Amino acid sequence: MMETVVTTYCGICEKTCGMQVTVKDNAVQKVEGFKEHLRSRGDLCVKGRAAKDILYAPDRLKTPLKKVDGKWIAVSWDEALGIISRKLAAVKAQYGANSLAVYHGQTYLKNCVAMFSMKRFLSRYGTANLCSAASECFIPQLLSGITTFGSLPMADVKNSRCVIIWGANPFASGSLEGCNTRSMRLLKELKEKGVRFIVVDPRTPDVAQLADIHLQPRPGTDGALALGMMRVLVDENLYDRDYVEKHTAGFDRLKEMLRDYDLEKIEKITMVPRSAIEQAARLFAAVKPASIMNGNGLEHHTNTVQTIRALSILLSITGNIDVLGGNTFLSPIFLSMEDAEDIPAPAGSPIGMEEHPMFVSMINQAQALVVIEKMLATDESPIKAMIVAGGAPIPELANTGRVKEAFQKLEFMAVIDQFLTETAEYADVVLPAAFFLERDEIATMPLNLQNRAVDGGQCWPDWKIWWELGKRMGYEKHFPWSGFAEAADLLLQSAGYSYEELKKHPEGIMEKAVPGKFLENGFYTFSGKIELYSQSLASNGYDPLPVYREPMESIVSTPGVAREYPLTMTTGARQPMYLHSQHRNIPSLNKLLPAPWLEINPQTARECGIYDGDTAIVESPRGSISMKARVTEGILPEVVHLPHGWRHADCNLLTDHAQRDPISGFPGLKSSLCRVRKA
Ligand SMILES: Nc1nc2c(c(=O)[nH]1)N[C@H]1C(S)=C(S)[C@@H](COP(=O)(O)OP(=O)(O)OC[C@H]3O[C@@H](n4cnc5c(=O)[nH]c(N)nc54)[C@H](O)[C@@H]3O)O[C@H]1N2
Ligand SMILES: Nc1nc2c(c(=O)[nH]1)N[C@H]1C(S)=C(S)[C@@H](COP(=O)(O)OP(=O)(O)OC[C@H]3O[C@@H](n4cnc5c(=O)[nH]c(N)nc54)[C@H](O)[C@@H]3O)O[C@H]1N2
Ligand code: SF4
Ligand SMILES: [Mo]
Repeated sequence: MMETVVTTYCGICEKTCGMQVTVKDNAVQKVEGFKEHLRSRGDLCVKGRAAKDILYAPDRLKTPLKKVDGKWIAVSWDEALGIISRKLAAVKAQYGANSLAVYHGQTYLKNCVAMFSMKRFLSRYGTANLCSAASECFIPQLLSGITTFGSLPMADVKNSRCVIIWGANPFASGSLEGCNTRSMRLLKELKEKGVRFIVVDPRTPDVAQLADIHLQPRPGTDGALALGMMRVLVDENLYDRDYVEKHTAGFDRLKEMLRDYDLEKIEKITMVPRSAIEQAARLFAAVKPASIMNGNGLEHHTNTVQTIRALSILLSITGNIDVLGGNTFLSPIFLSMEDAEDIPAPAGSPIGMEEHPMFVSMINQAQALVVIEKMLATDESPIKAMIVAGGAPIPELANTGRVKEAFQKLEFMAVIDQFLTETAEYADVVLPAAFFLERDEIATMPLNLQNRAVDGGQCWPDWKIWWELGKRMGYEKHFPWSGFAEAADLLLQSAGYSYEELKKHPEGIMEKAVPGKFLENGFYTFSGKIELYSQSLASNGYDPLPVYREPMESIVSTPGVAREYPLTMTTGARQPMYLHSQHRNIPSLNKLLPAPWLEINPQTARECGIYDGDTAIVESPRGSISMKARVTEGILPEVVHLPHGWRHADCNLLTDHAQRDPISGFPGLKSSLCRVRKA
């Protein structure tokens, strides 16, 4: 047969980079970046370029499996769906629909037709307890945005003259128009054009090579650092008085609060020298427009929402919100996931509504860490059955030792994945999902069609799995579609598009955002202004101003724990060749980083008797793991870093699920305590 070229987008991570796939005889020959793609313009990261290796990995799941006496046995789809549907029906009859919980991973979110189908299945079943990696990813940004601006601003880096990269490393994680390769190139071009960079990171990530100023705060104290910078701006009259008067509410109260944060105190909290804070604040005020690109380094703390709010306020009082080159508001294309009219809303609220109501109501999902906590709290777990779809709660959720205990209490678990993961080992049934090259899908940033390149055989697209399971449960009426195009049309209709029209735009469709609309028409807040003093936080019983609170476990807040565990532990800095827990099994990627390492400062290493390359044991009040040490000046002496996603050195055995940010429920994955010794 002739070779054909299929244009699609890479579905490995959420960046959805455009891809062209050469196919012959139903086999992928090669993959390349698609140059016309609106966002990625032909770039692919090392994982995307390895897509063929992942597709043909010998350990891909190829059939459904059921567990019999602890061993996996291949079964037909018919049998597997039969087991699951009978079990789910029984659980619902005995304990009620809310006793089924579903966890999905971060990338799953971009699979719009799968998400739509899964949500429809869950509504029809009647459970409110959908949870996901969103319990540890991104939502603090959204909560901060909504409570301050009524919307979510993002750094308009390409038009900035000064950029703070704050707790992010786009050289590894990507995000500026796609993958890390593209982000790196764009940022280096900006540097050459004279754009000024400030990097805020307790480590020295690759992106720090751009930095005019590199501030290294103690993990989890970024909120205090931002307050220190604001204090300089106010004391030295460097803020944008005109903008503040016109567009913000609560400046006087903010100013009043800042009196409590003199730079001596800030230096003590953050460990950043006063002179460096002043220098950074003056640069940020002087060079406009300026933006802040922030990331996970701010999200994984028990004070995350207020920290990100402090950064938002720093942008606001310098007049950098909703202006070209500042932080601006996108106009994303939304696909309505509205349910069929004849499906009633589930009874009761998702788990976590009492503990973290703003998180739960904002995304209408349960907080996964509260789900785990409730499952363990009493003999009678509220959750009896679980489906994990495209996610890895082990090893991604905090305190994986406890997550494993919780999973052992389940009466039934099904996992939908491409590989037999650590999570899947707790399952009774495992279903093989199609890889992105084997399915059609839709993503929205840009609005784009994923086109099947090859036939997946027994590996089904996630949406098909939910449809077929739905039909098995007797929900045929709510899964009436003859094929992908019909369901896609239903979903696209809400945004005014169709499957056929999307076919004509392999480069994707994006609506151009024009900054300035909110400044002109007002913000979606109570006051219509940028709320430095947030009325929605106040009405929910939280600090309306971004008061600094220590991480719940730290050398300051828990001195007793710190006596035994004196080091601050940050985890999970991204590596380009891996997506979270994935790809360790792909030789072409694994050879780029075959083993994890602990990053430790030479001074600390000396005190622990550790030399570069030694095996170190890292312990926290939750557990203990070991890995080789890399001794580096790049990290603060009081801090160590552990990578995440490694099965035999799982850093989440050390993190805590019970200490959480009050607003978002996020755990301190990047600011808890540990100690290190030589093995
Ligand atoms: N290759 C690859 N790319 C990915 C992912 C992946 O797993 N692999 N994951 C994707 C996902 S889901 C996400 S959420 C994004 C994350 O994307 P980013 O937020 O850019 O994540 P990182 O590259 O880990 O950069 C986080 C930085 O924060 C620093 N940091 C740690 N603790 C602190 C702190 O307390 N304060 C400050 N200021 N900095 C701190 C770390 O040292 C690190 O350099 O990456 C996405 N892209
Ligand atoms: N300590 C620590 N923990 C962390 C983090 C950290 O920085 N430090 N980061 C957190 C963050 S930001 C995130 S986003 C989470 C990530 O958490 P998850 O998104 O749950 O993590 P992954 O390890 O990527 O697991 C995804 C699983 O889905 C499977 N999969 C991939 N594509 C598909 C598909 O199309 N269909 C199906 N059915 N399966 C698929 C993969 O094989 C893999 O097993 O981890 C969090 N955990
Ligand atoms: S960043 Fe890499 S893995 Fe993610 S979509 Fe782009 S090419 Fe694929
Ligand atoms: Mo994430």
